[in-house]
Amino acid sequence: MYTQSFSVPDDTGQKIKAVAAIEPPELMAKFDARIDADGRIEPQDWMPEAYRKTLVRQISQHAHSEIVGMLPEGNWISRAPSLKRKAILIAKVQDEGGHGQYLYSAAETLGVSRADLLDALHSGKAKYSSIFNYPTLNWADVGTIGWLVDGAAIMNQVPLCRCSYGPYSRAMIRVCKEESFHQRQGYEALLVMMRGTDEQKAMVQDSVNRWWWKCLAMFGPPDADSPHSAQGMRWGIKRVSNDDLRQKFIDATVPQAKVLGITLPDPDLKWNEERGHYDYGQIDWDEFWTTVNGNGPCNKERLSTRVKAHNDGQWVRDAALAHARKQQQRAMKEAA
Ligand code: FAQ
Repeated sequence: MYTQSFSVPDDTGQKIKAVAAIEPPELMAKFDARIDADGRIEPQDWMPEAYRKTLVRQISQHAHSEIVGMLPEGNWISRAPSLKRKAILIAKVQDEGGHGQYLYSAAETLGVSRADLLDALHSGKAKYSSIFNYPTLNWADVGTIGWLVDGAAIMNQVPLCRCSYGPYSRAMIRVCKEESFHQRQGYEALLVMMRGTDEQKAMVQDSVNRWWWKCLAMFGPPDADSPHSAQGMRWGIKRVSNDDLRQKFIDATVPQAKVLGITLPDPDLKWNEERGHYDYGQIDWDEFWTTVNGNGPCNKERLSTRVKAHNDGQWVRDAALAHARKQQQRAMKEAA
């Protein structure tokens, strides 16, 4: 399976060398030279099989995250508090569906089929972001997802615009522009609530309390426990490490929380003059892995909703294929 079959342990350079050893040396040298020169690899270019598999794994997990990520917020479309908020939320959720489409298309350029990738998601074999396995309990969660979840996603995805694989890097440029709107609309929705009643303020604080730690875990395991990082960085797929991105996110978010007037739920969060960064407390990695491995609060619900949506959409795919076949036949008749 794409998500599990390939793992390059990377605690030492030896494993990286092991990947190179099984490929034709002259092609490998040309590929390495292009990576070293910060060039782009395009679908028609030769690439090591391990590079291709790593990209399929990461891009497909990313695509799955986008479309499963539609579900927690989608739950609130029918309950949005005003027409304006409903229109914004519909547009945002639709954007996430679009991101999934660009990313599946980028993965397809690596020689895999969308049907196989979706099968892996629907059978529970493929991973998607841990964050989408938590429930959205109140309207403030929609704002918090925009502010913190999209905020974390942007922090992670801006460096991916410089990813060494051309189709992925180009897809990320548009995705990041849209994520930026998502982050701002979430923050603005929370600002409005924080100018409202005590109940509304409490709702925002409760929501941030529930999402904060889960958003920090979104960046992935600590660098020391991240099996794919060294090789991903060597190949220019990942440009910034999990821990560095997490730190950048915390440093950027603390001042925003102050403007908002909420408290971030971490007693250890304080500015460290010497490091020039905020120190922060312990992330619960056991909870993270429980969720990633399929046993979080909403994993089963998310998958069954996703499978149902896919099955309910079968008639649309059938109709589109029938239409395409008809057009092709008409074109052939006209050409004859
Ligand atoms: N959740 O060695 P690493 C969004 C897995 S999009 C679940 O560090 P890597 C937009 C990892 O896959 C959010 N699994 O791996 C939106 C690997 O498992 P494997 C998604 C996780 O690839 C907003 C294992 O742990 N963004 O939010 C997570 O070098 C609002 C070891 O980890 C992307 O996918 C996690 N959080 O680094 C939508 C961005 N973290 O494959 C709707 C692209 C790690 O060995 C509403 N992806 N794992 O079985 C990446 O940047 C990287 O793949 C990382 C992980 C940083 C996620």
